[in-house]
Amino acid sequence: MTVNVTVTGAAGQIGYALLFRIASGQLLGPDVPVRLRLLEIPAAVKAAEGTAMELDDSAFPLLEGIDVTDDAKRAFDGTNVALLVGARPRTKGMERGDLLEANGGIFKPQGEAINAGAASDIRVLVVGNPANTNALIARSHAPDVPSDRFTAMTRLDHNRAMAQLSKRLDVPVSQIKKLTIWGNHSATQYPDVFHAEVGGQNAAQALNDAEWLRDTFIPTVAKRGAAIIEARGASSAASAASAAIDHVNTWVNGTPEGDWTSMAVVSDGSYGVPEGLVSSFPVVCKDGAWEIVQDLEINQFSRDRIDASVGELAEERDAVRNLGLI
Ligand code: NAX
Repeated sequence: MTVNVTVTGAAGQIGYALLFRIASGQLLGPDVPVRLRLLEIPAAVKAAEGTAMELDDSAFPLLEGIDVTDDAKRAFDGTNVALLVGARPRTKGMERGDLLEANGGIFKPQGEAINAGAASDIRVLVVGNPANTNALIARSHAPDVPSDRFTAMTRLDHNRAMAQLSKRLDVPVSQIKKLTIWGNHSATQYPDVFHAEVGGQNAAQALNDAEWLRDTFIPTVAKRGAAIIEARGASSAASAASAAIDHVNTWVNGTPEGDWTSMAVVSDGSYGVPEGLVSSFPVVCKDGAWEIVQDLEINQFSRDRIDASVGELAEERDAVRNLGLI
């Protein structure tokens, strides 16, 4: 059956990298036909139509149609997978409250439109920043959609951590399992290697270098976005698109046996993360659903960092609550 996939911010740089991979079958699998819905602001509809022309010109066998619109209701009507990429970036002089408010103006109506018209199996991935709190806003305006359908992306951080570990230990990424990103997709995120395995061995033991972990690994992963901007003159786009593909593909098709992934999901209170916050956890996916990995031992080093990132999420939640956005 054809799957409807909605992409917001379709004319942006992540959109440009993402759409061709969805249309080629990499999001859901090589046997699943897709229909794309591209949502943009009116000023960018023409550019999105240009991307749609290029998608046509790629003659993807799985692509059954493309609609371009600036109407959220139309974009989410009957949709099965929603990738919420378009967001309001922080501009010079903008306070955090202004940023949250501007994004509330985007994610509130999109949550409402998803609630009103999306398919009953809707799965939402929020990529646009501040991703976790934007997901919280969208979710709180979609009361009829089960809360486990709203997720935010920390897979790029997860993949970045895999790459750093792979380089340091000189092993292929395929040998690294059970890495975790905890908390917020921001500089406070915590990439945790204490449960990770490298070729079957515990990663922290294989590294045996607490200083490198603390002073190099964690800040390199957390500040990688800024390093990409510095080098490329533009923010991560293809790697972000790739992580979005990974996130949805894993959610739908499952995590491999003996491994897990990182997803920001609505907390049920696990690991002391207040219920309702959209926070990154280690999760396993099976039969199209995710579950937080339970009963991991959290050492003090990890506890302090998880608490700091979760504290930031709680502050963001309080700020959007005070603004009347949730
Ligand atoms: P661009 O500025 O290239 O594109 C954003 C697009 O969104 C624009 O075309 C804009 O017209 C559109 N847009 C704005 N408001 C909209 C609305 N209400 N409805 C539909 N479309 C709307 O940004 P890009 O580089 O593509 O990044 C998109 C978002 O991803 C940003 O918020 C960015 O911060 C975030 N990122 C999140 C990452 C994550 O790991 N969660 C990593 C990559 C990226 O930084």
